[in-house]
Amino acid sequence: MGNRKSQLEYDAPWRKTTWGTKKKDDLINDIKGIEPTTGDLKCLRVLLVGPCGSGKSSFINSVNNALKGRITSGALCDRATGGSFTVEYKPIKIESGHSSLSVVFNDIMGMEPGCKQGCPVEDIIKAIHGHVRNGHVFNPEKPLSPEDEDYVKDPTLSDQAFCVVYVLAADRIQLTDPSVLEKIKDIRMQVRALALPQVMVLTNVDQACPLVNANLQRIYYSKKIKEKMEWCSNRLGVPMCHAFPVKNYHEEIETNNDMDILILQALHQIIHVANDNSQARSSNNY
Ligand SMILES: Nc1nc2c(ncn2[C@@H]2O[C@H](COP(=O)(O)OP(=O)(O)OP(=O)(O)O)[C@@H](O)[C@H]2O)c(=O)[nH]1
Ligand SMILES: [Mg+2]
Repeated sequence: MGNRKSQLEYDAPWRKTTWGTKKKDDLINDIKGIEPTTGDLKCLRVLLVGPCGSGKSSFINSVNNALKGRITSGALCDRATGGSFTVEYKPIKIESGHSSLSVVFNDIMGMEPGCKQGCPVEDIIKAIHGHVRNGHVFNPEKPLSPEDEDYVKDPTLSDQAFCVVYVLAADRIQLTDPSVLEKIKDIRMQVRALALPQVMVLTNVDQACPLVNANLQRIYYSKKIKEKMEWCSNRLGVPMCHAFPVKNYHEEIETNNDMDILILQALHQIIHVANDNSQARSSNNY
């Protein structure tokens, strides 16, 4: 038993955090206190990308659940058997309680191996630059072209994305087809010039580690979770300090403090880096 325990967990946490209601309230207050760094910005847009079924839509709902203290369903989720369940470019307002800084997460079609499968990489790049109209239905065989009605020719600052969040499922990521990881790397290379912040959210931690499944507070003791996060960080080049493990809401009927704290830690970082980038981008006139 002792031996099995040491196989699964470290003696000390590899990332320090506190738990409990106060921690959660502090995170929510911090998030509410973030001031917009640029006056012309109506909305701080964040784009979620990742393989099909990795938990993108669930993460958006989880963020709103954590902030509202109840189960919401703004983004539709599904245990889809093949292909992406989300096909539309859908903005979902994050209920952060801000009056001056409106945060919007854009849900997007999932990525799939091979060409002409899943969300086209060029459409993700266009979305980052603000060229994709909200409500656009992605077509894997036909990326958006400047002649299309859904192509926004002169995007405003509020149409652009200021942070890309790579959502990856911890229990499956090492089995992901290498071509999907290549597509993500391709996005990273293409947006280098924007100095776009990139955050990694590792979902399904409950399915990836029995220790974490039994007690979420053991997450930063888990060798498996650390190993998976390092694997993703090395493959994609996103530093560990921008990587956050979460358990998304999927079967719960009430919110849970431990789940909320992990979700809010990720959100806190996402809003901060997106806000910093909006200032840099508006002053550089990208
Ligand atoms: N156990 C567990 N299940 C999860 C978690 N996150 C998502 N799920 C489940 O995984 C399935 C897929 O989640 P979605 O949020 O629809 O994934 P998606 O990335 O939006 O998928 P596409 O739109 O198809 O690309 C759903 O059945 C979710 O309930 C998690 O952290 N833990
Ligand atoms: Mg989805």
